[in-house]
Amino acid sequence: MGISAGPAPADPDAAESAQITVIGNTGDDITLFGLRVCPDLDTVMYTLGGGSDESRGWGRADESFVVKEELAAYGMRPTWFGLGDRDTATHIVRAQMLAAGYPLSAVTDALCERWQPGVRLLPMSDDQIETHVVVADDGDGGRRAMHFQEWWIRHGAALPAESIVSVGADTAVPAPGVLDAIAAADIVLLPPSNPVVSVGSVLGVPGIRAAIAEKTVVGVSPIIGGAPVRGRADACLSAIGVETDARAVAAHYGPELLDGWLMDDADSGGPDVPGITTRCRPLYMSDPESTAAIARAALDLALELR
Ligand code: FO1
Ligand code: CA
Repeated sequence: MGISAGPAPADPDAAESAQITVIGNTGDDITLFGLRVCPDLDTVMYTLGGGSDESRGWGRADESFVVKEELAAYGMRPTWFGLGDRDTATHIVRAQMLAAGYPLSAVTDALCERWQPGVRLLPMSDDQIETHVVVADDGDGGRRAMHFQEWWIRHGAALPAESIVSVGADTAVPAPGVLDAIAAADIVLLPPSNPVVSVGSVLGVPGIRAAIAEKTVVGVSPIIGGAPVRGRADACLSAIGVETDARAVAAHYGPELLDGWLMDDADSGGPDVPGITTRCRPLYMSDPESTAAIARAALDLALELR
């Protein structure tokens, strides 16, 4: 999803009062039917705001798909994107505010007024950045690029990716507040999100990676025992030539960025990752309690390395 930065209290029991800023990936964002959909920002907002469908992992709880069916009945394409009715209200508010000239960061703020996620949620940039995936085109040696969501959802990330491009990133700037939040943070945590299309997209916004590298940074491995816990991170990692392995992902982030790295017990006993302090513990997020314990372990390691 993104990167969280927060002033951490010296006394870990004061963690309740710590302020957390989440810097969300917007590379997955897509415009459909005139609506701007921001999956990662919405997933953070709905999940922390108590409105997400936990089993699906995206969109709203108690969702229906009548608008999607009606659009399909008109012959509207694409039909592969699950645009839920409740979720669509969010996209309508966002589209209306963007059309009125508000930047995405202000729109996100306004949406969070309703959901009260308990963290400050910032898009990585107000500039449009879209992840596109380049694949081989039907055997004639050609190639074509498609939006990340088409590759991910329609093709199930099963078409081998030749490359993954963050379109617009080179000229983008971080959203207002992003660099200040990082500079003010006591520690930065990299969540166990996709290292290429989620965390990688955030780090690809000019200025963000360098700002984070100044801090004490601890990451949590999204790879356990050589396989992604959720999603097809393996398909993204192979596109950039990184092995689907907890240590390989740490080495990919590199010691200039990462101070500490949490891996699952399944990955204990391997070699050191040069320049990065590794620690093993259970990393399956099976419920809110186990998830909180992982966050606490990452925080503890960061406080130790600070
Ligand atoms: N993921 C799917 O696998 N199928 C969908 O139809 C789908 C719709 C969707 C709608 C709104 C939203 O916020 C997320 C949605 N996702 C869907 C999840 C999304 O494609 C990805 O999991 C993320 O972009 C990856 O981080
Ligand atoms: Ca550092």
